[in-house]
Amino acid sequence: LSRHDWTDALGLEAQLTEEERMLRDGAASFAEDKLAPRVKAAYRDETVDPEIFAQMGAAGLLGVTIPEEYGGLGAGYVTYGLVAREIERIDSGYRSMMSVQSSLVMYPIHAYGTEDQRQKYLPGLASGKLVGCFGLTEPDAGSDPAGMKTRAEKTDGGYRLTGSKMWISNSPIADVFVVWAKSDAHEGKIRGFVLEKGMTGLSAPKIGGKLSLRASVTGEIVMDGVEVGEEALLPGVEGLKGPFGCLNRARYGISWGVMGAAEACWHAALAYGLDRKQFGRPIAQTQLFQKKLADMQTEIALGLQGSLALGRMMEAGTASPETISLMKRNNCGKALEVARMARDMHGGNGISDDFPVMRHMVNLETVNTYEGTHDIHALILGRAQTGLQAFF
Ligand code: TGC
Ligand code: FAD
Repeated sequence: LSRHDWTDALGLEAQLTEEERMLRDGAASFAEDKLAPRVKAAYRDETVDPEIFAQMGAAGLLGVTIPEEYGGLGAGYVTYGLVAREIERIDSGYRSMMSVQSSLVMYPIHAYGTEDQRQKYLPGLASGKLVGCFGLTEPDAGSDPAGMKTRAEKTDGGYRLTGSKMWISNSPIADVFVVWAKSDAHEGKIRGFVLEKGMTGLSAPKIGGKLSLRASVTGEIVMDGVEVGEEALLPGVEGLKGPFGCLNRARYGISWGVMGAAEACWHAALAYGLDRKQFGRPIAQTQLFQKKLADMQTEIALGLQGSLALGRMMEAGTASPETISLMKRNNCGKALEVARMARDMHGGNGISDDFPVMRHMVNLETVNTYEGTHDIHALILGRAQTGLQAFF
């Protein structure tokens, strides 16, 4: 038997290719150099510097799985997951910015768009000169996106879009809006449209007062009769499988990302416990503290292995949406538990922004909710086992 590496109990490193490790190390350096120094102030003041997108683009972190001819990295899904993990180690909000751009904006334009749409948008999105957002959720349609009210009516040369989207990451600073609407011209089926900042009738007010994900900006998308040409339609998909095809990729990336946040909390708790003394000894020398460390280590090692197995399935084309639900649900729930434990293990200091644990904890409340809540993913898994849908 070989020596135990407590940071990597199940030997994740050895299961990665050299190229994956190299790209992961690049993302880790970027996160340390460019994101870590700004996160405390950004979170406290609820500010987002759009320059982050250009910096991520220059580092090759936008569109990791998009082919190089469109400005992407042309890498595999495991690399994408490793990048998400490194970014979310700093903050879930920064990972959110990256994954919306990559999985929810670049992916549908690449997968469902025309060659003209790909050429027009993908290089700018990959470089971060353009910022994208994805509008599916509405004030009255969250877990049930089929209940959306946004409509696209046929006009002479295109469509007129009317409706509003709610809780949309990046929307107040977005240049490119991928929105989903029921189209009269397509028997009321859900279709995707690409809108651009500055179009008449299009606005994206910021949602204020967020107590979570404060380093990422969230807004509405208001479409008050926005007129677009035929070229705004994403022709390659119709129905809910359009947005869900994007969500599959983003949910997978989240399963890795949250493990990065969990690792940050675990490592912070360990360091704190070794340093902090009570009753004449380090609190890390108590049995309860060590049990919590063991639980954290176990859940993180298992969660990472699950994401890696899923990533390999994505690359082989054998992953199912249900397996993605399983990993998104498990890893978000487990990361949230780890963050809550770490917050507790820091005592009073745990509530201060001098330590990262409470920020991660409240961020993970959002991540456990968006892209399908913890319970919605349970119902997806329950439906697959029983053949009975329990949504309504
Ligand atoms: P259902 O009858 O299950 O399916 C309707 C059609 O969609 C297809 N489909 C999928 N296709 C591909 N991948 C998937 N994961 C799919 N899931 C469903 C399905 O095959 C069917 O196709 P067709 O051709 O037969 O019509 O639909 P339902 O209305 O019963 O859906 C139920 C439910 C709960 C599973 C679904 O609506 C759901 O997952 N709700 C959660 C909503 C959600 O995840 N919203 C996310 C919004 S975006 C976001 O949060 C971004 S945050 C990003 C960030 O900041 O990082
Ligand atoms: P609801 O659907 O109203 O759910 C409320 C509660 O009811 C949950 O606990 C849920 O699990 C439960 N529930 C609902 N239905 C059932 C059921 N059938 N059975 C049992 N329990 C049920 N959306 C986008 O389109 N694009 C984005 O970029 C985006 N970014 C986001 C960023 C942030 C910061 C946040 C908070 C959200 C974002 N969202 C985005 C929206 C997100 O996807 C939704 O909030 C999420 O899907 C849940 O929808 P809801 O908020 O309407 O909650």
